[in-house]
Amino acid sequence: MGKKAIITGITGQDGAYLAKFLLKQNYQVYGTFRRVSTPNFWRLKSLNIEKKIKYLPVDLIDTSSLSEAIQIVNPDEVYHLAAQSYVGSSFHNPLTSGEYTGLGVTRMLESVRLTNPKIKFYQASSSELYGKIVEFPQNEQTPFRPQSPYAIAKLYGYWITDMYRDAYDIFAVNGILFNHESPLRGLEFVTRKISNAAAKIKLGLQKNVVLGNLDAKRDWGYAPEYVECMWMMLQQKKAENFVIATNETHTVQEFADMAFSYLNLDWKKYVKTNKKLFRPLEVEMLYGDPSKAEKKLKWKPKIKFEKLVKIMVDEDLDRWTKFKNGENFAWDAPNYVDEDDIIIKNNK
Ligand code: NDP
Ligand code: GDR
Repeated sequence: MGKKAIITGITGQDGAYLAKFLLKQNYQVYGTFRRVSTPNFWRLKSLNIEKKIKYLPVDLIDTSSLSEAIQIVNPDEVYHLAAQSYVGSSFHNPLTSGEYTGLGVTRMLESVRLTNPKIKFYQASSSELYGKIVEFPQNEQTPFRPQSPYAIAKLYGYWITDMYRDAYDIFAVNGILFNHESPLRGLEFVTRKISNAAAKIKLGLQKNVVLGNLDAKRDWGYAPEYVECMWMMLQQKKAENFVIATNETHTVQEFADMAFSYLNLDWKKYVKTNKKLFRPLEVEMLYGDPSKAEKKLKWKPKIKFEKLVKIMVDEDLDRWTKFKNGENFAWDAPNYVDEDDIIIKNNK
C-alpha cells in the first residue's frame, strides 16, 4: 500500500491535478469537499479520476469536520489547498476570506498537531503575499506587502505554518506559488475568462468580453507542473519554503492579444474594459525567481506563456465545439452567469 495523503480543496484546479499526480505515485488519495446544493466534481471527472479517490465532507469553518478527517485517515501528508481563492471577491467578503483562507490554516495545523505531529503539511501560499512591489524578481527573501484581504489572510497562513514548524517541529512548508493556470482554472480568473471568451467569440457564441485592469503583470505558469512541486517539497529532508514561478512576466493585455491572435482575431475589437472590475488596490507586477527550487528541487518550468495560452484556448475551443454538437461532458462553463450580470460595488 502506498502512502496516504489528504488534499483539502480537491474540487479546485490544483486539488484535481495534485490528486492525479499522487495517484500516479501510488498514493491513497483522500479529498475534502464542501457539501453544497450543487456538487462540483467536474474537474475530477474530466481527469477521469473521481472514482479513485475517497471523499471527506469538510468545511474550513467547522473545526470538528476537519479534525475528524485527519483522525479518520491519519495520513502521511496533508496538502492544504482549500481557501477562498479569488482575490477580487475578497474585497467584497473580507471576513469570510479571513476565516477560510487565514484561520482555516490554523484549524488544519491544530488538527495535525493533536492527531499526529509526524504528518507532513503543505500550505498553499501565494505570490500575492508580495503585493506592493519592493523588488523584482521576487524570491524567498523578498519582503511581503499584501494588498488585499485575500493576501492578508494568506500572510497569516504563511506565518502560522512557519510557526508550527519552529514551535512543534512539524514538517510544515509554504509553497509560494505564482499564478498557475490551465483548462481547469475557474472562469472567474482572468486567463480562463479570456480563453473561454476567445473560443466563444470565434464560434459566434459571444460578442465581446469585459475585463478590468489590462496593465497588471503576472508570472503565469502551468498548473499540472506546479502541483508536482508541492509533492517535491514534502519529500525533502528538511522542511523549507520555496518560490515556484516561470521567471517571466506578461500583462493581461498580452494574454488577451495572444489568445485572440491565435484564433486569427484582433483582441482590440472584442475586449472592452469596465472600471467596476478594477480592484480597490492592485498588485501591479508579479515576477518570480524560482532559482532555489531549480537548485534544490531540480525543478524547471517547461510550459511558458505562449504554450500555456494555446493549451487553454485549444481546450475551450474544443469544449464549445463539442457543446454546439450536443455532446455531453464534464465542464463548468454552461453553469456560469456572465460576470457582467453580477452587481458589485464600483470601486473606482
Ligand atoms: P480553487 O479556487 O480552484 O479551489 C479552491 C478549493 O477550496 C475548492 O475545492 C473549494 O471548494 C475549496 N474551498 C473554498 N472554501 C472552502 C471552505 N469554506 N471549506 C472547504 N473547502 C473550501 O483554487 P486553486 O486550486 O487555484 O488554488 C488552490 C490553493 O492554492 C488555494 O489556497 C489558492 O489560494 C492557492 N494558490 C493558488 C494559486 C493559483 O494560481 N492557482 C497561486 C498561489 C496560491 P468548492 O469547489 O466547494 O468551492
Ligand atoms: P490573481 O488572479 O488575482 O492574480 O490571483 P486573477 O486572474 O483574478 O487576476 C489577475 C490579474 O488580472 C486582472 N484582471 C482581471 N481579473 C479577473 N479575475 N477578471 C477580470 O475581468 C480582470 N481584468 C483584469 C486583475 O486585476 C489581476 O491584476 C490568482 C488566484 O489564483 C490566487 O488565489 C493566487 O494566490 C494568485 O493568483 C497567485
